[in-house]
Amino acid sequence: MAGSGELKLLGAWTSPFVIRVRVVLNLKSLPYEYVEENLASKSALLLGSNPVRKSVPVLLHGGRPVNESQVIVQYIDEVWSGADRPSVLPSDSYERAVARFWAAYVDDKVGPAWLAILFLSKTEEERAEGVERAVAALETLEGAFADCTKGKPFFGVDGIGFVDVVLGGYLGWFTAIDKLIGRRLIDPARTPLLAAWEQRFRTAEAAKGVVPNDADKLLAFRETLLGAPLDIFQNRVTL
Ligand SMILES: N[C@@H](CCC(=O)N[C@@H](CS)C(=O)NCC(=O)O)C(=O)O
Ligand SMILES: *[C@@H]1O[C@H](CO)[C@@H](O)[C@H](O)[C@H]1NC(C)=O
Repeated sequence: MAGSGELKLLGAWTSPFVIRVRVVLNLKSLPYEYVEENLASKSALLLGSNPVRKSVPVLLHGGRPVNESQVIVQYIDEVWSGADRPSVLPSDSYERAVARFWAAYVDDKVGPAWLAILFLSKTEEERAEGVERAVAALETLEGAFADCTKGKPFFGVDGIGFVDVVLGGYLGWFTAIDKLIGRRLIDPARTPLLAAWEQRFRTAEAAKGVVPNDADKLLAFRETLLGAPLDIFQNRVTL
């Protein structure tokens, strides 16, 4: 059992990648010290822990850094795997491969579209194109949800799982996007299963206080980033 001194998470409250790790730490009921990073002025601890990527999240376990959000989530799931802890990945190898496939799909398709809509598009046209790419990816995920879950509330086996936390990390920003574009990205008409899933995920105990729900606060944060040097985005483009 991890004492709170044993786990330290370097993060940023807005980061989809950090949020997914925090949801998993909550699911596993693991106490941890959370350190909020200013990405415009990274701490010596972050630069020393992840000199290659210099990105958050970084999980320090007994002082040793684990990097890359999907890797961190799988690490936590492996280390704290007792019967008293809910599993994030399925126990069956094939099912695990399927979950990893869809999680990779989310970061390959939804991630870059999210970045384009909020930060990289220079014209309304480019933003609309980003929205279309995001919606198309979400429609594919809607199909996967129907096939994989067969009526269950989450992608995971017994509740919130790997694909749920990977996609769920973006939900705060989706609310901000909704406000920006004047309609819902997870459109109940085009992706009804995901729209219902979104509600369940947001209100889940493990997501509370971790998935941001204040669109205005996120949009204000976005304004500060838009004025920042572009190198803040460099890591994020190579998800
Ligand atoms: N693939 C990485 C992406 C992490 C990432 O892009 N983090 C951003 C915050 S959202 C970051 O630390 N950016 C700072 C930088 O790239 O300099 C992961 O999944 O952990
Ligand atoms: C974390 O990243 C650093 C380089 O940034 C590397 O030295 C370290 O081995 C990584 N840890 C893991 C578990 O991958």
